Amino acid sequence: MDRMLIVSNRLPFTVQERKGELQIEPSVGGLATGLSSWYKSLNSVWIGWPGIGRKKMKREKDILAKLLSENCHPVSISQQDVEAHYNGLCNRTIWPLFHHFPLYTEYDEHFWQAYERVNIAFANVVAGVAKPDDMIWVHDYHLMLLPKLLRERMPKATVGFFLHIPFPSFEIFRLLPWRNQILEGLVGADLVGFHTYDYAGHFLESVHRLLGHEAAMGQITVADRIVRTDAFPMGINYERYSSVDRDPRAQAERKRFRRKLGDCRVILSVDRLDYTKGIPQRLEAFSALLDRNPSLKRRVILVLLVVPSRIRVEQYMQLKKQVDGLVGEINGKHGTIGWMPVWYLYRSLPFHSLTALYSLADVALVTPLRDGMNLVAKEYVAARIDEKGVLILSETAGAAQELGEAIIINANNREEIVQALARALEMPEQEQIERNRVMQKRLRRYDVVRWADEFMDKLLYTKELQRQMAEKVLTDEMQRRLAGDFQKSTGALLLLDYDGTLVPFSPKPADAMPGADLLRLLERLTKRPANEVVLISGRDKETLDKWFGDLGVGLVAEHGAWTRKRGGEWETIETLASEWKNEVYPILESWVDRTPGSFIEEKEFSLVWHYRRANPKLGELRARELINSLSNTTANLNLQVLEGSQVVEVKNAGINKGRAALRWISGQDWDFILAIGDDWTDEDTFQVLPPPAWSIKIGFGASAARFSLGSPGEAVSLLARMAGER
Ligand code: ADQ
Repeated sequence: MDRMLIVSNRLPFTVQERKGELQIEPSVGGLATGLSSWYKSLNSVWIGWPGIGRKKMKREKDILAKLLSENCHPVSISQQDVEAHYNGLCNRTIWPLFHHFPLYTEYDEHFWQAYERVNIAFANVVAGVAKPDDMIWVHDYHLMLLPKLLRERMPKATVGFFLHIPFPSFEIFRLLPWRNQILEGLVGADLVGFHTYDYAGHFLESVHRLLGHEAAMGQITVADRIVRTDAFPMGINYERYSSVDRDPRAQAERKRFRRKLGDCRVILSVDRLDYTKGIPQRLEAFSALLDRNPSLKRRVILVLLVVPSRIRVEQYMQLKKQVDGLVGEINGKHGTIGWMPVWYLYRSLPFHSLTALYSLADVALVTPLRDGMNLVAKEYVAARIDEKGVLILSETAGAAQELGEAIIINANNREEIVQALARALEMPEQEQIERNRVMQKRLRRYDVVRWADEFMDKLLYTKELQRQMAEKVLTDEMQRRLAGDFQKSTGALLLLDYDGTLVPFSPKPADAMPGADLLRLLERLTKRPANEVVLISGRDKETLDKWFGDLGVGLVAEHGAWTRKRGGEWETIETLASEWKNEVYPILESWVDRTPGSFIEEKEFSLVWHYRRANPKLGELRARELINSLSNTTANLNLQVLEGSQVVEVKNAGINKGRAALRWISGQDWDFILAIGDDWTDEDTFQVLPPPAWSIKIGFGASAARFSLGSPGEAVSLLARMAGER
């Protein structure tokens, strides 16, 4: 890999003015801390705003030299643009809207113009620093126009984008006056990543509906370029948070806190002060808990740790007042001499103090109204090295999709939070341990480094897909040649997969029945007696009989287990057995990690990855990736990989579409053969074709097929052309 350019609004170092002098200090929290070790281990450069206005930076050449020595390139922005970009469009428009707070959203043309100017300023710096082979990774909602601006300046650049906040549903996103510009900005990237599959789905829907691009299954076709989207749930630096017991400062801090808290049970709340985090709702629920359970008096303390944030924005000022008021009310109403029910800290704490609090809290109450991911939930679980403690987590935090063993609540349902708190305070230790153990295992494996690595792997994979796609597309010229060869032939064999090839995938397999036009087209193709059309499918023979039984076509059912020649009866072939599981099992395990809810079933001669309990769309996407990935691993193992109904099954070879296709291929001297298919099961067909045959993959993944087409619609129009209908 060449260099990595990380681009984010803020640099990992902030320039600060102290007593009239400029100094640089590491930025605290967020991306910078999470990625610092990963970024240093690579040949990386970071590009971002240094936290200080253009004029001051100009005065200090030394500061610039210091930043450059840390591989940081500052983007200089005027103070007015910082104000209108960051405090304007970012925090008064995008942030509230993307978190589903349309009433807090301000639409101001001046903010938008500043947003454009700042994105252009970033593009200029990146274009000046970037070399052709660099990988560019742009972060977050401050820079959503940047991918397109970079694509215009460097058409071949490798650009990834990751959004750290939610992408809202279409109905919310469409409210934005500059919605198309934002989408166009984003699809300038090669890969657009989100924390959850839901956000990726919202984005795809908006792209499809507003820009009109074909967008499905994690892929967008923008003119002649494909853009991938996917979910990469951000992890934490697990090692760092789970080393509390080895950190003497954290240990000392823990003792100090414990002395102050006495033997009270501790409920912990940690956030930036933001209206998306649901802090007032949390306080109200805690107050209701005390109302209802007088026995908890003097026995429980809510430690409310709040970091000041965006203090110049009106809603944040109001929220501050509201939280101050609620804390005062609760302490006034329930407190006694010597016991303050809410311990309110309005500041940022150093790392060792934060981990000390995590490690002693009996309950972490993490109840955002909406949150892209929420790292606090993950940090708490990681810091509980004794495996005890209970996490209460709101379902509208991205983290809830990975931390299903927490007590999951609806943050707007006060009653549910009160009950969750009561349940958490009473939860038997054994149950706490069982829940945390599973979450810890997951967080340890999928940490921040793995997150970044997976993003990069996917970015490279997307580039590779684009390269293959460009090479293999069946051009109009080639389609004309193909149709001509077919029409001249004296014996033509067409081997056609059905689902995903002649019809698009539909959520319910039964809905994909062929329409009248398709049936008529197939009939036309079979009209000449010298032509043979064979439909090669994974479906059962009953369905194929029902749909195509009267057509005069050959049929292959269940990926080759059954074949039926034109006018003949169904016939079957037998299977073989072999040993190979040790190699395949770990691969399936890593898919289980990345797809919450999925699991592995082990049968005597096969391994099955089930995703029926996972988010259905995510499951489908992962299944396709798994099949692609297994096709490499299993090449030498005499195995086959089959996609069933919400399962991917790996079994020994013996039955496959290729073997079935050979019954037709070798049965006669054909002077024209065409095979079309879309997934890995069709690769077997492609592999048994004699060299002059035409083979076409639908979609742009790796394939043994010689050519590719973008969609079933294109395959059908090619067939129509062959039949002389176009
Ligand atoms: P944030 O909205 O800032 O991040 P979060 O993911 O919880 O939210 O990260 C906050 C970070 O600040 C955590 O690492 C936490 O430890 C730290 N922190 C909070 N309070 C602190 C305190 N008082 N003292 C010291 N440190 C404190 C945005 C999105 C999230 C997404 C992240 C990462 O809004 O949804 O998870 O980016 O993508």
